[in-house]
Amino acid sequence: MSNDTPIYVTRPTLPDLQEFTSYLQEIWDSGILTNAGPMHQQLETALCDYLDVPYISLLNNATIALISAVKLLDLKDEVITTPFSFVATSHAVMWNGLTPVFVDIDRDTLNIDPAKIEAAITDKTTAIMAVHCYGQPCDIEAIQTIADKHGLKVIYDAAHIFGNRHQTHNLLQAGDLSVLSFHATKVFNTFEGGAIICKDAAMKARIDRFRNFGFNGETAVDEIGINGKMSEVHAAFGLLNLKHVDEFMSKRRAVDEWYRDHLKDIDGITPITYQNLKHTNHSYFPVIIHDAYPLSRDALYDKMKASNIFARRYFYPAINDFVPYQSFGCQCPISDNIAGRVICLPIYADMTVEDRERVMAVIRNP
Ligand code: T4K
Repeated sequence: MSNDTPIYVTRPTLPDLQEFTSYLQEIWDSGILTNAGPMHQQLETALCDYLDVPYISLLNNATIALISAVKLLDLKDEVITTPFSFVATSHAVMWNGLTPVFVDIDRDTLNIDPAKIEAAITDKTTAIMAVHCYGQPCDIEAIQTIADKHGLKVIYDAAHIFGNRHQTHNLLQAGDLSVLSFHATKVFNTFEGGAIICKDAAMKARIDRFRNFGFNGETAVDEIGINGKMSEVHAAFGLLNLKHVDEFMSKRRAVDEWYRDHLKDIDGITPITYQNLKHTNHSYFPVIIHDAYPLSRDALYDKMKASNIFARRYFYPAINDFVPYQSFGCQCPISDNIAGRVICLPIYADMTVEDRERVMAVIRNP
């Protein structure tokens, strides 16, 4: 591939198009295009098995799923959350008319620091919305202990965690609700898509009604629901992708290992390391740029861009720096620091050694 060919932070790995046509044929034959049709039902069952969770409800994207999760738990007033995430995390709080209260992250995990949560709890706090950032597990036990002590709900934004397996826990069964993203840029994608994972049949039934405008049967509406349904084409693509996702993740692992091996002699650049996982999805390859590296993070980002390499500064700016959030205040020095130093290098299943070398060539010659 020539140096003119752009290298993006990620690329969806697509199964063979021919394989998809038989799924489409089924949809054409049935005439059921959406509203929890057969593909949708099959994907929910298949994902419960794959993820080892009791209940999952598919939605049209993770942002709608997060907004719905906050609403479904009847949260009020203040929700404690991390500033170091994609903006959708806090948007879900704001869409419900609630106030996000930002708590700083832990320097090693880059997730909300449980040791700092209690100081942010007030008599208005109703929940903790934590994020398994880049797929790094949150300290779910510490968070649950705090939540239980103060009577708070816990929502996990688990957008990055598909396929990650914790050594001792099922991360997706932690807290009250967990939300997955199946966006095109995610390790498992349905083009657009998301899901809410819950623990009991009554909540699953409520989520399913909620995502369908709140309809309970044909003639009753129980609450102000939303149109959050996943279409049959999206669900069908999920069924097909699920067959291949293990292979895609293992190919990503090879890229991840290659980068780690080639970065180990570069001063001032450290990849994040995953903790307490027995399986990692390798959806991102974030590195921290320290002062020992000759370029700042932004200078490296620009240099890569000039070479047609589109690494991304996830998550910069931190959420509290976006205009709608500036008035909330945030004493979060670690998040500020990491947001100024992190860059996600391109990683995807079919990334050639030649393309990896192009990335390393820029890093080696600052
Ligand atoms: N919570 C967290 C923690 C999240 O990270 C996200 C989403 C959400 C919640 C909300 O999930 P969803 O509502 O989206 O289900 C991307 C994604 O749009 C977003 O889903 C993701 N996180 C975020 C981290 O990244 P952008 O604005 O960086 O995407 P974009 O379009 O610049 O794509 C990045 C690169 O990927 C492109 O340069 C090329 C490549 N790409 C992208 C698309 C869309 C492709 O090769 N094919 C594609 O179809 O936000």
